[in-house]
Amino acid sequence: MIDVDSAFRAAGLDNSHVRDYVRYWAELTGAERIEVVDAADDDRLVREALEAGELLPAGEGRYYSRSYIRDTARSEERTVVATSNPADKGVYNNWRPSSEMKPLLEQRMRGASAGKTMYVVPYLMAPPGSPLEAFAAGVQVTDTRTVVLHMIRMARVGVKYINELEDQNSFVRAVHVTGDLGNLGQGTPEDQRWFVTVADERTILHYGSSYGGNALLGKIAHGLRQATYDGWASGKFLAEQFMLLGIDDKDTGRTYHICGGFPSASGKTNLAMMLAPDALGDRYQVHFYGDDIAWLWVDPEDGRVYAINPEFGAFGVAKDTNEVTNPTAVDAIAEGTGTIFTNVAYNEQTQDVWWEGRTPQPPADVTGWRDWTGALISDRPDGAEMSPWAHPNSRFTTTLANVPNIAPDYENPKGVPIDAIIFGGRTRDREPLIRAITDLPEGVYDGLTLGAEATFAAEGTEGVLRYDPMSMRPFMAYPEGAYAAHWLKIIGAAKDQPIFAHVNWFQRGDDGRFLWPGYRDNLRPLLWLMQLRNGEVTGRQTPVGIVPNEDELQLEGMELDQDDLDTILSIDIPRWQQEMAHREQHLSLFRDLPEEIWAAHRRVADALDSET
Ligand code: GTP
Ligand code: SPV
Ligand code: MN
Repeated sequence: MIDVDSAFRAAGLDNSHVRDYVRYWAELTGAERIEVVDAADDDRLVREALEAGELLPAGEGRYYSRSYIRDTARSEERTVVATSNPADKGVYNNWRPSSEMKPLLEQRMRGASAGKTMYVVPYLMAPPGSPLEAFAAGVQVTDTRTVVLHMIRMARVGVKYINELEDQNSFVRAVHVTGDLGNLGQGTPEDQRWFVTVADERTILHYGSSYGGNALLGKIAHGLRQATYDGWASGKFLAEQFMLLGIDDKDTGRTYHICGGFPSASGKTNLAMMLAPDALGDRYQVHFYGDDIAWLWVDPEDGRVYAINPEFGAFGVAKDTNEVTNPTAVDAIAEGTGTIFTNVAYNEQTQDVWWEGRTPQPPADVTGWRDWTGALISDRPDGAEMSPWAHPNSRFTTTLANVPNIAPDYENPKGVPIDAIIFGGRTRDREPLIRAITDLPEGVYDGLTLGAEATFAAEGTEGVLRYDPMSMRPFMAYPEGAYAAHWLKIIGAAKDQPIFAHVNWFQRGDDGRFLWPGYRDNLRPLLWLMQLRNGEVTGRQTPVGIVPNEDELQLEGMELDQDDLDTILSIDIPRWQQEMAHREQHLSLFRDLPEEIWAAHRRVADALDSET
């Protein structure tokens, strides 16, 4: 029997609820020893991982890892939210009774960590002192060292976060067991994996992966699924798959804060890390607060919506990250940052890394280069169809402090007041560059009807057009109707309402090319939105919101085809009317959708009809 008490004593962890929880899972999984982790252990754990070959060096102070080849993204099918109340079943949360799922997971996990170390990772998903701190503490147990290294970059990790808990029993129990990855039947009818959030017990049970959000349980399992449920159950807050950024206007001295949801791999990281376009750089500076999760609440004192980023790092898509698209990210993952790359291409001789879009062409000299599966590029047959060197969902993991445009106040526990909430996704037609919405139910309605092309961040869905309400489809924890009502209630409590907007950087021409250059230029529509909120521009009212007049956009330093610009600022009424029928079907799936949302839908539909 392993000695939990002395491991806890040695680490100075003296919470008896945590001890009981760890003892239970250590015995069930059959782990050989336990080790309590603190962020200060990072150097040693990195050394051990290098010695064990779990990490490879990628230059000075950077690391490379490969995942198992069938373990490269989230599996939406195998992800479940379980509770004891059947009324918690929604359309997207894959609800199952916890009485069914818990025994299933225990059965899978029993003995599955035999011979391994169980790492105990106490963490906090909030800046310390935040008003939502009570929802932020967790203890992950995991049997994989590289998962610990990712957790240290992505969450605040240390025993102090648990010792100092006001309610010693109020922490999320997050159990991660990797399993025998080569024998789990991933993607087959015999799939053994389960990723379960037992939301009403604040317990997370993930079995069968060591990749990304499947394994780093602070991130989407706690920070999104559990937190969105907690926010609803407590009536206190929203937890959303949102980026969070600030814009300083040096001319006026004003600062704006914008948060918003785009589905996975649709541009949140790139937007929040954005460097202002050169022509606007003297006047505006963008600050990074977060790129994947925001928790939102209203401060009754000043009646404003506030947001924090509960995370401590970024798990960013590597593809197309380069000096032109995202110079900030390039700095954030430079040598010396402690960055861990997963599933990019790796050169074992030079310790270099590469991914599609890192440079326009792959390295000409392929000596030493291996693709993400570990196969030598030089072994590829001449003239064969080239599969990518890096997996499309390959990623980098770096802490927030490495991001050069990190906001000076990013650790402020109070969070930042929100001026705008935006939604967007990959949509090849119909959706203009930006349309602003000034009415709360219509803004919530717009989020609920976010439709976009699915991406490689989830297994097997790439390119499929689907609705992804507020970019929360894979992370939804309770029924959609209640979710809409909770949004109306939380944001409705704000005296000073944020403006809403829908954005689209991905409209394409008939030839398939993007009509808008995107990336750094995305600041321009956001500046227009802030000017609209300030009453400095009026835009043009359309049935689906306010669209910029062309001369209101600050386009200096850009060369944009006039036809392309006209297209992305126009509303195709017949195409929108078609869309409204799909929306009606989509919304009808949701039980108890508030009447305000239906009223917003009818208002938009009527406005479209009166244009023809
Ligand atoms: P998750 O971490 O999966 O939640 O994704 P994310 O929303 O943070 O996506 P991210 O910013 O990492 O972008 C995903 C992909 O979209 C990357 O390959 C980017 O290069 C690409 N991308 C981001 N912004 C733009 C843009 O404005 N235009 C175009 N064309 N591509 C973009
Ligand atoms: C996403 O898929 O939206 C991510 C990556 O942010 S993961 O943490 O793997 O979910
Ligand atoms: Mn995400």
